[in-house]
Amino acid sequence: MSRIITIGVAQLGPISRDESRGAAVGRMLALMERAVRRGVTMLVYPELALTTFFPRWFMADQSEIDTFFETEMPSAATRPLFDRARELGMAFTFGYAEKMVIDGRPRRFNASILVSPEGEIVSRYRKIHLPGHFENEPWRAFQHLEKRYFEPGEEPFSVCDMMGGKWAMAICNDRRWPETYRECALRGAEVLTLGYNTPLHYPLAPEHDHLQAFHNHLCMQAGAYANGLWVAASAKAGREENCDLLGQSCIIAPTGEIVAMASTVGDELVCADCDLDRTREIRENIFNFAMHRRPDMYPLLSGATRP
Ligand code: CDT
Repeated sequence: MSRIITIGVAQLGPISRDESRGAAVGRMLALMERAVRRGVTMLVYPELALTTFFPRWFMADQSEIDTFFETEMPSAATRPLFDRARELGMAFTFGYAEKMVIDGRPRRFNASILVSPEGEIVSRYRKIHLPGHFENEPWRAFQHLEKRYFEPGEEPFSVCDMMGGKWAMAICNDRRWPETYRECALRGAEVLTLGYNTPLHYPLAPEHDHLQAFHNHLCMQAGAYANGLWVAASAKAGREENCDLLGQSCIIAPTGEIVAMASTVGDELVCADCDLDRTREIRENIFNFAMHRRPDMYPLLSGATRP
């Protein structure tokens, strides 16, 4: 049986601070319509796809911060996405700011969900690697307050069976960490989906600003190849509230080759026919984990032993 799945990456251009959820979902729906015409059956949207990237601002008032969070999913605003995708038989994933009450305490996460072609949420992920800082740092051109506004996810990466394949999710900064891909691959993932919001300017090391696009692809191509995974990565791109965000959304084969890439920093769809059996080209050969990997020689990686 063919295991070729046409995956689409739905890059979003900037979302302004006052743009409604309805407007963002409308743009996502327009990309979904384009995707179905191109035979896509699985669509990947960015991190925090429903709002502007709000951690760029310091806000002292929790009720203001909470306006960027979702307390239910699907919600009235996002229901049209679920309904239309179910009609089309299309799976999709997107990121959003999640506020949950757990044991009577409000908890906030940078989250993503995977929705099956039947419209069911089949997997949830809460971002593990939260970048940025906790306190207002006015010297920066803009803030990156993910550490202040979100708690880190408490569940490891997980793998979900869907459409005859094995899917894992990660979010933005996770893609820079080799552990993300290896953990997912060891759990059997064949496709890793990613959404990102990456400013071109990095205040702590501005001498690396010109390397943002290079580092973006470097880590994802290396992660795909060294683990024999497909990677489908979707940016929120363009000049958002005076902050330039990287585009170059892409689909990367298990060989590490980029097979599709966005060429704008606006709403754009790219897609590729992804043969999930191509994971075997790598996993049964150069990175055959069972045959060649030496976990007993990497004791520090488990965290069990300290240097
Ligand atoms: N959203 C996100 O995780 N962005 C970070 C920006 C750099 S760290 C301040 C990233 O890794 O792309």
